[in-house]
Amino acid sequence: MTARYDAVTTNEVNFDGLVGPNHNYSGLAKGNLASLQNQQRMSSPRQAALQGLQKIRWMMQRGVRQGVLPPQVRPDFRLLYRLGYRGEPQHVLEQAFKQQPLLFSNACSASSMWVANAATVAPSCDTDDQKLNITPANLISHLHRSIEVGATEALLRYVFSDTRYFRVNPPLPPVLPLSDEGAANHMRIGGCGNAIHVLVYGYDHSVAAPANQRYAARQSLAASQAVARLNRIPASQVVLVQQTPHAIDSGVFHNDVIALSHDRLLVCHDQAFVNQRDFLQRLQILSGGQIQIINIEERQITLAQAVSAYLFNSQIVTRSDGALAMLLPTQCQRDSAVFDYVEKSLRAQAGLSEIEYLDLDQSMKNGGGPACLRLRINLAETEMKAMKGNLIVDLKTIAELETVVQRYYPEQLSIAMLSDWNVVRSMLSAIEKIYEILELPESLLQPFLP
Ligand code: SUG
Repeated sequence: MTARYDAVTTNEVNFDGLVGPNHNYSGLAKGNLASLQNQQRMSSPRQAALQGLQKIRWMMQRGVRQGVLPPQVRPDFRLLYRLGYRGEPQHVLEQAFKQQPLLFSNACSASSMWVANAATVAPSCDTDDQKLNITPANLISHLHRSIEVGATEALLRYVFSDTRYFRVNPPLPPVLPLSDEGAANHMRIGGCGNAIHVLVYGYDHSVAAPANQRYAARQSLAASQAVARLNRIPASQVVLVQQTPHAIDSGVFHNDVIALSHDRLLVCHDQAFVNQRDFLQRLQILSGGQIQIINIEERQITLAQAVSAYLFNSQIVTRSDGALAMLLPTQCQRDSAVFDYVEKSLRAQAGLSEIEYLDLDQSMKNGGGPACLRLRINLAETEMKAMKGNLIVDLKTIAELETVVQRYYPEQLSIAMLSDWNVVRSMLSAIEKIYEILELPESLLQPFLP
């Protein structure tokens, strides 16, 4: 297939989710080992947000364009009202915390920071309508995540409202057969116009789930198929592949915990996919042998090591000088097998000029590594100009965001503190300031305020 556009016409922009002031550990995510292990620890929202901003700075220093997506309003009063709580904010918070602590912690989650789950994106140079297509994810596998989609869709519709360039599709209906977790289960491999879109699903709802499976798969086949159609990716460029139930049972709740891609490179663990050999062969045939595949074997890195160090949740990016850089969580440095593999083998095989290990511990304790915190959107210059708001950031904007974090974000937080309206009110002030800095209108916040 010939490319419709030259590969240089779009840039990969990494949009990172800014951690919210309500960041906490509630153990809500089934099949996510870190989330379960850290339930009810004290969190540090301030540290979490500063760690995320540090990652953005690191990328920008390498000439990688960075965007920021704001945190959502939490506790989610809309959810609490739907659960029948009424009255003044202080009363609603107190009652919900006392009577329904689990539902209350669902309403308090800062999970919108992991924007790799916010939506699935197909750039205009790949799509049939030659528009950037975005489909927000319904995230229905978990209550605390399903409440993200309203604000996510409203934000995307505002920012990408110029219909000459963008199409924001509606999220899929919120039912289990159409469970969608966004870009974390999507890999775009290759360049503009002939990129292959790999959509990874966990279960086929029309077939019974394996009886002995420990953790439920999150992404359905029907959802992946629908997202490919909605995003107008030519059928010839779409490959669907299933995660192995064994990987899911070992803590691989999204594909980006076991595989990563950048440009023409695919790095995966050899237990990632059902019929992996056939799948990799298909990719090579489809790409005319253009894809570089690094298939890491169990004897090199075990599945358990991959999950605990989050090796595959790293980011490989192209610097402005054309060299490849890789950003990994410090957990990969601490595991000697993973560290040795990265430094001795992966560096050479992938042609990495730079490798950095970054402390993202606050997010990592909830199962969110570097790649979870970002949504990749390939944009042409004209498309960047057509976006509304000030989401593509410079260092001055990052410094302003850091000031808000230092001033308003709590150093320590427990769920109980979120039942105090004074604490929550100060958090809402922080979110208002962040919206101002990102030049987003108040009307996007209004529906979510008490
Ligand atoms: O959905 N954790 C998130 C982590 C998402 C990571 N994203 C990617 N892999 N792309 C989840 O499992 C934990 C919340 C808590 O327990 O408080 C949580 O939702």
